Amino acid sequence: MKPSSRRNFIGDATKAGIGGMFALPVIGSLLSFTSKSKVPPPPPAFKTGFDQTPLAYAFNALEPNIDAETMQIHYTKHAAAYSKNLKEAAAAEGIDATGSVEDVLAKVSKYSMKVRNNGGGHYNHELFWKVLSASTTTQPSAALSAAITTSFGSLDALQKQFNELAKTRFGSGWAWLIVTPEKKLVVTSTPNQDNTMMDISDVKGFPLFGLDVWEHAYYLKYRNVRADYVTNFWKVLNWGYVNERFAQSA
Ligand code: MN3
Repeated sequence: MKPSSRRNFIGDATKAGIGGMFALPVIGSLLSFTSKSKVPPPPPAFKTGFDQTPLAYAFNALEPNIDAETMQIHYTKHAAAYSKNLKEAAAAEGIDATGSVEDVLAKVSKYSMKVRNNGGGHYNHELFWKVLSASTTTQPSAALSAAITTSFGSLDALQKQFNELAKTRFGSGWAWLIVTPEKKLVVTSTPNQDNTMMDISDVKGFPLFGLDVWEHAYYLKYRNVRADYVTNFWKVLNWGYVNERFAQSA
């Protein structure tokens, strides 16, 4: 196949939604050859749309660790604004709002700061609501526990590293546990509404969970004591959902 026809073939396959059975290996091998540092696409089950999804629990379900008033304002005002502003920016910049936010984040450097801030903000919160749970009975799966031991030595060590990053992130941002493209577990943090799915991120990977450390996420209850909010986050972390994300990404 001549180089020009090969390009055309890939272009057509991409436009067709990368649906062709035999197009996938071609595109996959090109990607792994040309862009080693890119975040691999997320498992289809975890694609994020542009609209807010309903909360799976009541605003007061996470009391006393996260209070009802914070949850209500956070979900209906802050997070709702990210979704609204993302859709507005998408319309202005020719982004298909029926696609996935992950696809936008993977090339966010091509778009405006409005897309970066609100695309990140929407994605991060959609994930955040799902990694929270009123149930405190869930635990890391055997597979995730093994990976945590390999990467950190123990769950305690992971929590210590994560808490330190969450507490010391200057200003507003997020702390993350991610699976890197090399399939390693790493804790990291990002400023503002950035995340590790973005092509501009220094550390890239698929987030298993993230913690919002913007003051709007904790100030009503915890005031200036971010450390207590970070510690209590572990009491409402939905390991069941984290296990699912890990199983499909590792
Ligand atoms: Mn927030």
